[in-house]
Amino acid sequence: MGRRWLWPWKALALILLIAVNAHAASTIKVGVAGPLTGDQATLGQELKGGAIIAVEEWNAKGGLLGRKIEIVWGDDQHDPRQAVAVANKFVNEGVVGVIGHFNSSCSIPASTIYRDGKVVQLTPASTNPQFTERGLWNVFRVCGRDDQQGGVAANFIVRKLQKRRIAVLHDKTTYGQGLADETVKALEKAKIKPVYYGGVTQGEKDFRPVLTAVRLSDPEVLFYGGIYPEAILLTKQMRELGMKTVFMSGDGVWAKAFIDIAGKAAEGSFITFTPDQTKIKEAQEVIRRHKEKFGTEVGAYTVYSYVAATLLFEAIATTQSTDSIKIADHIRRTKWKTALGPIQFDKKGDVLVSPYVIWEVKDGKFVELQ
Ligand code: ABU
Repeated sequence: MGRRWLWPWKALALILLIAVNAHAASTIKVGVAGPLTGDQATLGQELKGGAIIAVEEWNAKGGLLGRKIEIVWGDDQHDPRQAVAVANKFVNEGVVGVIGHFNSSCSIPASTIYRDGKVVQLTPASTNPQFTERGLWNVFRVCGRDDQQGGVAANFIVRKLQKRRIAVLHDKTTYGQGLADETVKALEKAKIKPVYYGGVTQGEKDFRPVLTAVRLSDPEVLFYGGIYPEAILLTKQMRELGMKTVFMSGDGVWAKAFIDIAGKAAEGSFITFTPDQTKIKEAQEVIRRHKEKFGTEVGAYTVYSYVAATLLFEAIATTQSTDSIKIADHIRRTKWKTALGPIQFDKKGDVLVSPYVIWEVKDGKFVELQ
């Protein structure tokens, strides 16, 4: 008798539970993962922006298999342990595919969880070769690889800059150290051994001690394998110490913030990255929609994220299935027409063509060198 007042509440809770489950079952869930907060959040925002534009486009034409697409966000804060937690959460929530992660140190440990959970993973930005070198059936990489990128960097240093005294620093991450080591490998083919080789820790603020040691080795070029927040401090502190050494790095430093914050210290730096995406005819519509929706230009990997999401959606639509084996098989077999131009994958899940070029920071802008 005394508990009779509870019945309406129990009934309401039951109705809510049924409604929540009905909504979940009525959507197709897609995971989008990267450093959505923290010091690399602008990179996570690139993934986010590209994925949102793709999802809105597909939902406007009815979604997939008669259901709306729902993004489940995963903030890994570029921490491999967080990435594993995000991957487990995605698998438990029943995502059909994952766009991400951004960092190789996150994409690689997460990929085995996705494999076991039967989830297709498309990274727009993780360039460490090991992402696709382990024979996983469920992984795809829309961008290039650091064995290519390191070769292009070394070739530029040796042939174009004609420098032989090279110091190499990295941030001890899978990407940063991996890219530094690929560059060293390629330099060694040209019979050049670095005059200095060492690591720094992400999040550190004072690089003067390590830069002082680098300076003692009298390098002409400092190659850095890492991401832009540390590159900003490295270039600023190099110049404060009076070092005139040329600064060179990879795609992790191709970020507006590097130029905006490092300012004059960034001038004359060389960065390896893909050719200018704003000149790709097929990319124009995504670039325009990004500007319209977010009021900003696309970042280094925004269009890559859009393309990764689009390939996943196209594969689901064409196979009329959420079966990850069928989806992966379709992605691997298809010659794609994308916002980045034609794309085709090899057996490992790498794109067949992914050129790297050199960019220079000139007058506060990235300028692609011809
Ligand atoms: N490729 C740039 C940074 C992302 C990563 O591979 O870790």
